[in-house]
Amino acid sequence: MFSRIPTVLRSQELIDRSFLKASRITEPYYPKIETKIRKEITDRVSTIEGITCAHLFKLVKKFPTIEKLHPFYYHMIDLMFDVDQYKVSLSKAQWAGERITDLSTDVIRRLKKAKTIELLNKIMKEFYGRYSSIIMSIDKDLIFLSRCRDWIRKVPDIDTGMPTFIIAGMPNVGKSSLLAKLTGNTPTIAPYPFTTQTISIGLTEFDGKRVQIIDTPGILDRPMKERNEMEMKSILSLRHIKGVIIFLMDPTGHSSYSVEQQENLYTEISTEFSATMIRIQTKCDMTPDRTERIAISTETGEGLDLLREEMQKFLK
Ligand SMILES: Nc1nc2c(ncn2[C@@H]2O[C@H](COP(=O)(O)OP(=O)(O)OP(=O)(O)O)[C@@H](O)[C@H]2O)c(=O)[nH]1
Ligand SMILES: [Mg+2]
Repeated sequence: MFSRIPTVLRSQELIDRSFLKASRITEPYYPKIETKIRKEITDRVSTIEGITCAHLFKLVKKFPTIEKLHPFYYHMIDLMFDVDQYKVSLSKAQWAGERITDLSTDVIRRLKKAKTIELLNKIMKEFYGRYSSIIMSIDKDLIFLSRCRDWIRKVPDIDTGMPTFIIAGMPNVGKSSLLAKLTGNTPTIAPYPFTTQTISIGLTEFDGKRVQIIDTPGILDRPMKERNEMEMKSILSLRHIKGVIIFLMDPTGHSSYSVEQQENLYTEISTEFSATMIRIQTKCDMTPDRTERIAISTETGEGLDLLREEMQKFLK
């Protein structure tokens, strides 16, 4: 969704690109040299205008309108950069495009009336100067937008419109194994902003309905107090994904986390997220004890059908 934002040229790059294109324009023979020159200059002006405005208006069109974003993305982007500055910079791009359009209309009108080669050249020079100063005046904005683009592209591509399950639980309890079992395909890996972690997004179908399942290694797997503020806020963005959390408990000791530690994390996540949570026991092939109503093993496949049934209830 965010991968279609075009590269943002810096002012000087935009100027160079359009001047280069303009400099290649030559007109064939005209009986009167003034006509030939007028035609050439006019074409150059409209070429410069065309290239510049196409770029600037495309930026305005393709950069997301912040207010229209899903709260998950809004929240995430709000953490990344100054949203007000973003709006200002986009409107400056729009403004510059409009100014260039007006300027070239005016210049082309004057070229039509100009009688001498001298005057034609003077108008052209004037245009180049005024054009450049408009474009240079938005250089800071273009630099800023270019940075925004890099940030925005890092936001994980979660489909906010699709029913979602988020797998949580302490390290090593079996999250990735479960994701693989439920989706059967290779998940998409996306970096998670402000953490050193990535999240895995897997897709599958329940009764012909597409659902996405998100594995959150390193994200929903340890107490919030161990996080810095940015990390915490970033993690809490996940609250805006209206998903059901599948919380994995490994009572075998195999994960090296005690049941008490896991209970604490469970309590914390259920408080912070106020989402529906499905608690399940994992690695049930390793112990005869059943500590949860749903106990699964990704080794033997036990309990997976029951889990799927439980998940399907939430789709109805
Ligand atoms: N016996 C048995 N082992 C399992 C089961 N599920 C996972 N494991 C093993 O437990 C270990 C951890 O499993 P993962 O799926 O990587 O756990 P994780 O929660 O994704 O771990 P992190 O990504 O490090 O947080 C691996 O060695 C798995 O093979 C299970 O149902 N039975
Ligand atoms: Mg994992």
